[in-house]
Amino acid sequence: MTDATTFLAAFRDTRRPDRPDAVRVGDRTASWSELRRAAAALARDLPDDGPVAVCAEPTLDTVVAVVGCLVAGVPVVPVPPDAGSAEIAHVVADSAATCWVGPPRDGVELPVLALPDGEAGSDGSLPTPAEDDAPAIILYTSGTTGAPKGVVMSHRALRTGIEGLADAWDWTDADVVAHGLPLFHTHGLVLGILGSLHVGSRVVHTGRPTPAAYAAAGGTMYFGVPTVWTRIARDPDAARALAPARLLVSGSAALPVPVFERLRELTGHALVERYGMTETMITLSTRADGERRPGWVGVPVTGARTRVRGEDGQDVPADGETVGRLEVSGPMLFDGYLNLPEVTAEVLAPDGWFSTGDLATKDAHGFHRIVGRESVDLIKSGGYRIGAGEIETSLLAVPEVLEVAVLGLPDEDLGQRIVAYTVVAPGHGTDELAARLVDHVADDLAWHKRPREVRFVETLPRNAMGKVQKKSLLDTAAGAGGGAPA
Ligand code: MCA
Ligand code: AMP
Repeated sequence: MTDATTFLAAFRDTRRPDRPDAVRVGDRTASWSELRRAAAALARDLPDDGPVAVCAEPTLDTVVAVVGCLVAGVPVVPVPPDAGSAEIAHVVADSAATCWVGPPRDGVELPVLALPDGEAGSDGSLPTPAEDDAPAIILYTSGTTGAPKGVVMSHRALRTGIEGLADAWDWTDADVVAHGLPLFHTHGLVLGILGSLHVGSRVVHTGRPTPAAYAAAGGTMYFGVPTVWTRIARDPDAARALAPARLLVSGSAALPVPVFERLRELTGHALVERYGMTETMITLSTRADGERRPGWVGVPVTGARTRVRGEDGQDVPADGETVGRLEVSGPMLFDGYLNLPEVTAEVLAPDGWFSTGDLATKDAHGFHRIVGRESVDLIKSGGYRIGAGEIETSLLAVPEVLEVAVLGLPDEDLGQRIVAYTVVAPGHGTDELAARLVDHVADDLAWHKRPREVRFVETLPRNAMGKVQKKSLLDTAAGAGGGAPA
């Protein structure tokens, strides 16, 4: 475990010998000193105190931009490169970003800041680190309703979250982290890239996270969402190529037990499973030196605490069976949702306990199992968190759509796939309209938020209050084989 007290400690430490291949993204590589010079040059050029919106394509430029903002102490807002028009407008306005780094985008009126040419005029001297409690990054994530919320994470939250994982996973500067996850979420950006710069490990971003790319990456520690591991488990040659690694880590959604077992056969590794949220970093994990139990996400990482609460507000028995609401606390938690104090207060208590919205059970050894979510309106598809409400709002803007209910149905590849139950006027439910609705959401919100399926129905089941009964739709889908992969 690193004892550093400044985020990105290893990267900042100029006494360490340089590493020529510290960060690799696709086919570009940077040493620590090159990255320091580029980040320092950007930090010098930032026009004000930000926040700075960064179009977070999976490139080395994104790494430079994010690290440049962090070392300047200017909050950074990673924007999904495929964000659609409504989503991008919301993120830019809500975050009050003052400039944009990355390829110009239609509808973004902000001044575009080009990355400095090469490392021009920069000797790599980094500014004085920001205060530990200063905001470092604002990550946009979906809720059950409304537009995505900005999760404000301090330098302290990122640092302590990474240090908890370094301890749990024996993660050191001898490691090579490999992954191919997006650079606008906690998993790929904060853990994979920034975590490596804090701990001192090398990091290889593979581009798209295909089994072949993982097989070729030469990592000691691999990060993946369950969809990535499911695809690797179906490709025995790629899976076997991961045998020399030290640790294979799964998170962001539930890893199916058969995938865990199949990968154990093929790679010789029992995967480390860990649980977290954008708001909390990773709070639970199995440990490098501890038990791995398929279907279970382990014990609190250093600094994190958990409790599982019943309907009566008391802890449920730690018997490994009784299910309750999972609450977490620790220094790795967020400061709140940007501009949303009331919403923050609903989930983050003044004493620091955060209500995750997940249902869990804990056993006598402190091992946790995530059983599901309280709300059917938060969907996890391919490890992405997607709110049913934002998709419904987007679809209702299409004139032919009279009513819509969006659900996550079980899917062997994606965990859940987004299905839109849609009511249209008689005769309008055509394949052409279904395709148009899918494209509409992809263009309006994001590619990964598009429905994978549109089902035209005559009516939606509603209760006496007129509220759509999504559980009843889910039950009907399950009865009709809705759990089968698309
Ligand atoms: C992909 N395609 C596109 C686009 N993106 N086409 C047009 N526009 C786009 N924007 C195409 C690809 O080229 C490909 O086509 C096809 O769609 C499928 O692409 P693929 O990459 O396989 O996408 P997928 O199947 O939809 O996604 C699977 C995935 C993805 C790669 C696993 O879901 C993913 O990256 N998930 C990671 C989410 C994540 O990082 N979550 C962490 C949240 P063709 O096949 O023709 O080439 S943080 C979190 O949850 C907490 C903190 C935690 O605990 O970690
Ligand atoms: P996100 O905001 O994208 O970070 O999503 C966080 C949510 O992902 C959590 O509230 C859980 O529902 C889910 N999640 C993350 N890790 C796991 C895991 N290992 N097992 C089950 N669900 C998980």
